[in-house]
Amino acid sequence: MALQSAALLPSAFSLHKEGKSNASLKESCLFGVSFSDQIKVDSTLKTKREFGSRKSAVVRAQTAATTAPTFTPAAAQGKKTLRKGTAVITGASSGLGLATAKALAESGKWHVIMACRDFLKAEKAAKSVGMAKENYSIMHLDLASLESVRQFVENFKQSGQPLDVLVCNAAVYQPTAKEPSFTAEGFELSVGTNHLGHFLLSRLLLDDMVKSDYPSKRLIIVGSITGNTNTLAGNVPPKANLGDLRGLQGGLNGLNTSSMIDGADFDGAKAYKDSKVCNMLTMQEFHRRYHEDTGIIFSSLYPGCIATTGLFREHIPLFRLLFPPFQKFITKGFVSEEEAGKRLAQVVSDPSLTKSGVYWSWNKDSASFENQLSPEASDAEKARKVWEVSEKLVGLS
Ligand code: LMG
Ligand code: NDP
Ligand code: PMR
Repeated sequence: MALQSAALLPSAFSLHKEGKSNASLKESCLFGVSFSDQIKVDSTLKTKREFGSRKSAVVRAQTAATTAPTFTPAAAQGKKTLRKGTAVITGASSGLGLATAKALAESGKWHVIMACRDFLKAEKAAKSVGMAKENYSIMHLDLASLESVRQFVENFKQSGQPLDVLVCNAAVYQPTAKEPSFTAEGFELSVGTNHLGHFLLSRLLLDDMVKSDYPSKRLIIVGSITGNTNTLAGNVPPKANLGDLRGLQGGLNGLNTSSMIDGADFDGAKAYKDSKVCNMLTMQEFHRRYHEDTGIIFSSLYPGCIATTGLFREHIPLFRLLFPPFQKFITKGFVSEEEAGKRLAQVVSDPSLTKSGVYWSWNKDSASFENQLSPEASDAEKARKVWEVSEKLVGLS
C-alpha cells in the first residue's frame, strides 16, 4: 500500500522526503558513515570513458528504435496507470529476496519473476508469505553455474516477457569453511556466485532492459556495509580487500592460483566481503558505461542488518543465537526481513530513488539516503579492472 501511494506522488514530494532524511543523517554517523558523497557521484557522472561511448552508441540506436514510440504516446495521453512492471529477483526463495518479492507483489504493480536454484523451495516460500499466483512466476537459475545463467537468459528471452527491473540479490556466505568450494566452472564459490554469476546475468540481460518501454528501468545489485571499510562493521576482521586482483586474474581456482581475489589464503568471510565490494564496483561501472545512453538506473544498497536470514546458515549455532540480539540491542543496526524487503522494494519502484550510481542506505527512521562507499568500493580504476577481468572469466571477451 505504501508503495502504491508513493508511486503516485509528485516529484516535489521527493525533494521534501530527501530533506527529511538529511535532517536525521547525524544518527547514522554512529556507524562510521559519512554523507558528503553527493558531489563525488555527480562528478563521476560527467567523466564518461571513451570505451563506454563506443559501446553505448549501439545501445542508443536500440533505445531510440524501441522505447520512444511506445512510451511517448501514453505520457501524452496523460495516462495515470502504467502497465504492470516485470521484475526479476535472484535468490527470491528466502530472506531479503523473498520479502522484496512479497512487497512488490502486494503493491499490485509488479509481476515478480523469482529466479531461484530450488524451484520447490521458491514455490513453498511464495505460498508461505501469501503471494497471489498471478503476481509471480518462478524460473530456474543457479548462479554457481554460468551454463545455468546462460540457460536462464535464453528461457527468459524466449518467454517474450519484458524486463523492467533486475535485482541481483542472491548470495552465499561461508564463514566457517576451512577450504574453498567452487562453482561449476571452478571459481571460488562466494565470488563465483555473488559476483561472477550476477555479472554474466546482468550483462546478458542488459539488452532486454534497453528494449523495455517501462519508464523507470532499474538494475540493482545488493551490496553491504561489511564490504565498506569506512564503517565500524567493515573493520571487523577479516576486512574486504581486493588487492591487485591477482587471484581474480588467475581464475580463483585454488590450483595454479589463489582462490581469493587478492591472491591470499582462503578465508570464507573475507571472500564474501570481497564479493560485495565487486557487487558495488560493478554497479558503478554499469552506471559509468550505460546510464547516460540507456537511461537505466543503476543502484546498490545496504538494506540494514537482517540478522535472521538464511545467509548465516553455515555459521556456528552460538553465532546464530547471539547475532540477532547483538544487532538489535547493541549496534541497533538490526532490521526485520519485512522492513528490509520494503527498502529494496523502494529501490525497485519508488519515484524518489531515481538517481543512478547511488549506494542507498536507511537511517533509524527508515528514511533513505545516499551513502558513501569506502575508498576501495568507490575506486573507479579498480571497478574498470574488475569489470574487464570478470568479462574474461565469464567468456564475454
Ligand atoms: C570472524 O570473527 C569469524 O571468525 C568468521 O567466521 C566470520 O564470522 C567473520 O566478519 C565475519 O568474523 C571475527 C571476530 C573477531 O569477531 C567476533 O565474532 C568475536 C566476538 C568478540 C566479542 C566482542 C565483545 C562484543 C560485545 C558483544 C556482546 C555479546 C553479543 C555477542 C554477539 C556475537 C556476534 C559477533 O573480531 C574481533 O577481533 C573483535 C574486534 C572487532 C573490532 C571492531 C573493529 C574496530 C575497528 C575500529 C575502526 C573504526 C574505523 C571506523 C572509521 C569510520 C570513519 C568515518
Ligand atoms: P538468504 O540466504 O536468506 O538469501 C539468499 C538467497 O540466495 C537464497 O534465496 C538462496 O537460495 C539464493 N542463492 C544462493 N546461492 C544461489 C545460487 N547459486 N543460485 C541461485 N540462488 C542462490 O540471505 P539474505 O536474504 O540475507 O541475502 C540476500 C542479499 O542481501 C545478499 O546479497 C546479501 O549479501 C545481502 N545482505 C544481507 C544482509 C543481512 O544482514 N542478511 C546485510 C547486507 C546485505 P536458497 O534459498 O536455495 O538457498
Ligand atoms: Mg557486524 C556498528 C555496527 C555493526 C553493524 C551495522 C554490523 C553489521 N556489524 C556491526 C558491528 C560489529 N559486528 C562488531 C562491533 C562486531 C564484533 C563483535 C561484529 C561482528 C560480526 C561478525 C562476526 N558482524 C558480522 C559478523 C558476521 O559474520 C557477519 C558478516 O560479516 O558477514 C559477512 C556480520 C555482519 N555485521 C553486520 C552485518 C550487516 C553483517 C552481515 C554481513 C553482510 O551481509 O554484509
